[in-house]
Amino acid sequence: MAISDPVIDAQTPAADFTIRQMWDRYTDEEHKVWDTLYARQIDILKDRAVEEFHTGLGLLDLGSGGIPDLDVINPKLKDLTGWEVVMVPHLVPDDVFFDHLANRRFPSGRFIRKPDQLDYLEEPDIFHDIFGHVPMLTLPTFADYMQAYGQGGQRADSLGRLKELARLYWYTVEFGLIRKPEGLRIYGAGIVSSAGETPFSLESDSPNRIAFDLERVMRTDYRIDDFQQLYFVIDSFEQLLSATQQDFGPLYERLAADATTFGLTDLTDADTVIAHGTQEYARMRAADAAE
Ligand code: HBI
Ligand code: FE
Repeated sequence: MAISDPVIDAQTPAADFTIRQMWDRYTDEEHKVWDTLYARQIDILKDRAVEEFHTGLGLLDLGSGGIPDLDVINPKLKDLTGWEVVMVPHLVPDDVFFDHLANRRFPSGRFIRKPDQLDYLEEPDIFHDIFGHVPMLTLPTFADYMQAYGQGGQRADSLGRLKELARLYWYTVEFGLIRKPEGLRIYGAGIVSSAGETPFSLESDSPNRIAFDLERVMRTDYRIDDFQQLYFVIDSFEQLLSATQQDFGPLYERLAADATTFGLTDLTDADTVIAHGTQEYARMRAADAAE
């Protein structure tokens, strides 16, 4: 874990890994990084992020200037959907993560990236977590989905199905797209908090885009170090919520009986293909890496 934040280091996390935000200990430079990232993203997310994301940003007033103070945004969020944001020092163990989500607590990192790291960082910072994830928690259906996900994660943990649950999180909560009458829109936090992947996910002809299917997602690998080569597209947040409200038992039995998994660029004739990508971006990145 590469984070050096004196306020984090000075604290001993509680049993659930929570620490205090100590908002008044953020420096002007750290607040300025938030403002720089916010201004850049809000501009490129116009007509790209789903309307409910923009609504959530406004409801929590995340653009009022500087890093949001949990003491200010949590009462608003709690009123809206019963969720609150808790501060954690870094990625927490899966069982702790799922327990927080199952209790409507979203764990956010306290640190913010440095001015020279605006484009990529290996661990979620407070901009990724609060700007990326929290606005969607103001939407009741999505708020219910995230809690159902946490509960599903706790069960998956006991059944040895964490990998499949992490894939569901990855292809929806982090990198999900949704089909709207006006076109495809972004709701995944990993995309909305990324300047490069925001236009790429909607406009590049490189990645595949296929309709969301729970079992297909659970059988599909993902990569964590570059733009996605495949996006899953939902038709509504209700579709996502109902997918997690079914009994996962039969699905887990099918996964146990047939361990077929799909790679990043695979397409099957069972897929509803919305865009069959060229994979040009992946080839270009592989060529760069080979140099
Ligand atoms: N911990 N703080 C934090 N944030 C995450 O997004 C997170 C985590 N622990 C586990 C985890 N994500 C992944 O395993 C999820 O995909 C399940
Ligand atoms: Fe995230």
